[in-house]
Amino acid sequence: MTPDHGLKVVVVGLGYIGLPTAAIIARTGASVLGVDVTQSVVDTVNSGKVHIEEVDLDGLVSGVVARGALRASVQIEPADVFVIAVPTPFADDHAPNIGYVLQAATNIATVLKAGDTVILESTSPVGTTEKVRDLLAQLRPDLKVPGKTSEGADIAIAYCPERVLPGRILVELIDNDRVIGGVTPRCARKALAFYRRFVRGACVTTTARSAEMTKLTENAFRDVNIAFANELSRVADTMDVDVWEVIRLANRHPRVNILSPGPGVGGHCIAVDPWFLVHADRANTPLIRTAREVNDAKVDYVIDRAIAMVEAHAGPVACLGLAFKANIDDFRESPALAVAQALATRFGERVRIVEPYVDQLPAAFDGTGVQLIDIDTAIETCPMMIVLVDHEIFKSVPLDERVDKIVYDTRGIWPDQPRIKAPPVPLRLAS
Ligand code: SAJ
Repeated sequence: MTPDHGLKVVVVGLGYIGLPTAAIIARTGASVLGVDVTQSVVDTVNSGKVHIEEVDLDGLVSGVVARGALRASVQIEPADVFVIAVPTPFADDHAPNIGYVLQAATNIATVLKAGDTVILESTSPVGTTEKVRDLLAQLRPDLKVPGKTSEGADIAIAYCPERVLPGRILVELIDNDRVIGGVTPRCARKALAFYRRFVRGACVTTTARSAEMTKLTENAFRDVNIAFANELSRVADTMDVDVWEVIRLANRHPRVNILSPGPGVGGHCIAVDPWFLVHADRANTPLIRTAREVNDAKVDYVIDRAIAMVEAHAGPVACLGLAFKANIDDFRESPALAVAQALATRFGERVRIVEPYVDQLPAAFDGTGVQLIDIDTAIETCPMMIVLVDHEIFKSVPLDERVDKIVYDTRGIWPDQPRIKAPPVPLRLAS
């Protein structure tokens, strides 16, 4: 939390991680430039506004922009520290695409000088930071890069993954421990000094490769554990047992802590990152790969069950939630969205959607006849309900307002709701 008014920082990528990170660094007194390829994002930030929804981010950004501590541009400028926070998507065959990272490094190379630090935060396959180092060495032969010189290097290069949870980003950016992997130990120490400016959690140093694998491991761990819960939910349906009760009871064991089943795993991290490990070593990752497939197959299972329910009854059905998880407006890779779309395609105007985080439905619903309604209207008009997201507002609906409804609760938010018997649905894995 040390203020340093002389420090210049460039954050490349003003998305869900880059913008909050840039704003928090700016609050420490550093002079921060956020660089993004999208002009409208740059304009929005420069006007003190935000293009993403995240708790307290709007106030923070408007404050640091008003003070001149944070600016945005499509053009990179010289700085002391460069933080890369760009997307690393994957292709159809799950091969990671580090093109945006290498493009960011190419831009940084144009302004890099001796004494600078380059830190990669994007979730990346193991070895990416070394590729960034090799690219910088190739583009800037005048600079001595770490690990390629027996003398002291001119620049430091490190990998420090973000680990924040959407909805708690500003808190977790400061409070979470950070794993800082240097291309050399000296690089790690240099990056450590930077993170100590704004991180209250412990900052632990290691190699870049270990830090890269640590990030992938964290999200694969969560994916595998959610897959276990999702698998249990299917078994419990077959046995006609309440999976939520079973999990609650099992979790009373001191060494058991089962996560929650749901309609599948969404978001841009947990549904993506495990593939980076699988792609790197397919022969040795049957568990991680199967977990991914189990979680993907859960979406199809929920669709099949929902279709069977809607076909068996008359009247409209309310889909509660479209977001990929509770209390956020983020629809990326959302299983809830996939289920609602499948129902919209099949049942058209019988489908109603309740999503308190939007004013209008996504374009995917154009022409389907599906309406966006509020929860009160859903309770008044829909005899069927499918709970797809555990938003707080849904949780607070008392039993007497829904006791007569036919409910498929994929999130277990209404434990007192009479359960409907599940039709048998076969498991279909991708491989
Ligand atoms: N989910 C379940 N059951 C659960 C927990 C989650 O079905 O018990 C579902 C959610 O509904 C959602 C998906 O999994 O669809 C992912 O949600 P999440 O809250 O588990 O994770 P993310 O994607 O919001 O954030 C994760 C976090 N990683 C871990 O918890 C290991 C976060 O700390 C990372 O920074 C983030 O990925 C990232 O950027 O990699």
